[in-house]
Amino acid sequence: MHSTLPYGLTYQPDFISEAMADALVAALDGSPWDETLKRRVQHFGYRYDYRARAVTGDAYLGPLPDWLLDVVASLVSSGYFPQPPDQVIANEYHPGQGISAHVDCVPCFGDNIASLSLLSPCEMIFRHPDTGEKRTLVLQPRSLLKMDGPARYQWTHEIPARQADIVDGERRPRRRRISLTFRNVVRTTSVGRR
Ligand SMILES: O=C(O)CCC(=O)C(=O)O
Repeated sequence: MHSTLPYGLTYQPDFISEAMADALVAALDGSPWDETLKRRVQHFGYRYDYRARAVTGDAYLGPLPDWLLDVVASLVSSGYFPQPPDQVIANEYHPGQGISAHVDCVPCFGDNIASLSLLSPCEMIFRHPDTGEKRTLVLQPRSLLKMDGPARYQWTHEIPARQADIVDGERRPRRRRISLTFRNVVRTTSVGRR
């Protein structure tokens, strides 16, 4: 139930059309995937350095590609971002792949984080490190997950590395999923020379 979700978390089903989702997947598959992590990724705007947990001064990759700009505009016009996000990471998950529990880098990124889901549904888990509370949410394709406040800064989020999720008592095998995470880089000295 959405009323029990962490404070600061908004879930919007059908944030984009099917045509837009298809266009985003086609654009991503027409761009080079980085295969150096366990899951394939693409970074736009700025490269995030997973090892240093930082966005460094030489990380600027250039403006976001044109095919991301309609989604960026929708994030602003919907009120999810006061300023257009300038950093995007695409994550690809095959069945059995996930992402470990984390809070998005606090010194690197601003107050608003949004993740757009494509292709397969999957379950995301949120945990509060102090209270031990746990919440789960199934992210449907074309949905938007927006995190700010406690959901962005206190609760961790993760995708368990599973072949299938159990939803309403039923086993739902996962398929290939792609997410696009939108952020604003905080222009501190960690970004440097800008
Ligand atoms: O795949 C997702 O929806 C979330 C991705 C994520 O947590 C991240 O890129 O930090």
